[in-house]
Amino acid sequence: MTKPLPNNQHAQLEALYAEMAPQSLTPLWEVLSALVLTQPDSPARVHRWSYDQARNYLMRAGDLISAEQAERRVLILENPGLTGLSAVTPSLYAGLQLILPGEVAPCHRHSQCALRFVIEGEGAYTAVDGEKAVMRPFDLVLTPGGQWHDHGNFTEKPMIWLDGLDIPTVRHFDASFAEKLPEAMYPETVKPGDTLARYGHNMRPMRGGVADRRPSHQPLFHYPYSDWRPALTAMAASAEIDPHLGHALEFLNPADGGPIMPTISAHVRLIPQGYATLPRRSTDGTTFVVVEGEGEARVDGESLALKPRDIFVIPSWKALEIFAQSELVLFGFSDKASQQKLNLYKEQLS
Ligand code: 1HN
Repeated sequence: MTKPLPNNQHAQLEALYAEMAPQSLTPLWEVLSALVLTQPDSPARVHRWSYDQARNYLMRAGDLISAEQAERRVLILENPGLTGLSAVTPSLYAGLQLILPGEVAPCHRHSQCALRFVIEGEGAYTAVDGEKAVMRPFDLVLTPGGQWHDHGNFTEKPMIWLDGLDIPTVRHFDASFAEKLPEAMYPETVKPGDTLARYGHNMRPMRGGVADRRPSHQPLFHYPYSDWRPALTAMAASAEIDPHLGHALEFLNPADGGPIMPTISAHVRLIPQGYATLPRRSTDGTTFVVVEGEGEARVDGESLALKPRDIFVIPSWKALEIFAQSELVLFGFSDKASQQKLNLYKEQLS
């Protein structure tokens, strides 16, 4: 309430609240303005994680616990404004996962949708319903909700990737189910690359049969760097630059042209050397990985230095400007997919 209360009213109201509290009843008028904000005021903070520092802790964890023991050996990138919530933004989770040579992260499935964005290593795989996606740096791999997935590294070097999941969203809806497969690895159903060949080229199989092995709403799960990087280069060479985003391409689900998963959107952007984007804010708090180049992210007078493989998060409705000291390539993921379905998504350009 905004106006001061006359004598006695305050004391009488307090007495009333105290009486009703044991019945789980509380007055809206005491909290209304905090519930219905005039604009977003995220508890999440702007934050950057140094890859080298995080990697160091992750490798030390690798000496102490196996992927099998841990089920998933991951360091959570926990937003410092969301302590204890295992969240990078209020709706999404991010972590760095390590698979050492010879290890398998055992097969399971759950309601949560996940993406992997490879940061280091080459040749390890994620298998989705028994089909391996062999991963290279800066590949995007999806494990959509409900699909069996295991990871394995039969190379000589560690493999590290960023995990992005909708864990807080699923928690919010109280809708989590999970199960483990008795075997560590799902039996191989098809050769690696089968789905990419069928669905990864803006085409789809004309007839069913083995081609219908993948769920029709979510067939594709591998978006290789070797595909998206040349697309970004070509766009930068031919298209007028978007002054707020740079050259930006969103990853699509080929089944419907929508975002990659029901709750998570992902994109890449290229900002040419010397270019500074204009301030832009949007309601989808976004987690970024620096793929190439150096520069600066400026938010509310704060500046984050950007260098390759570092990870940073910009919460909802914080105006972001990016300056590219050298040609800067970023990967980003957010809950825009959810927000658009719920008619909540907004952006503001200046
Ligand atoms: C999960 O299934 C994976 O499959 C990684 O690699 C991180 C974090 C929370 C819940 C499930 C994976 C996860 C996760």
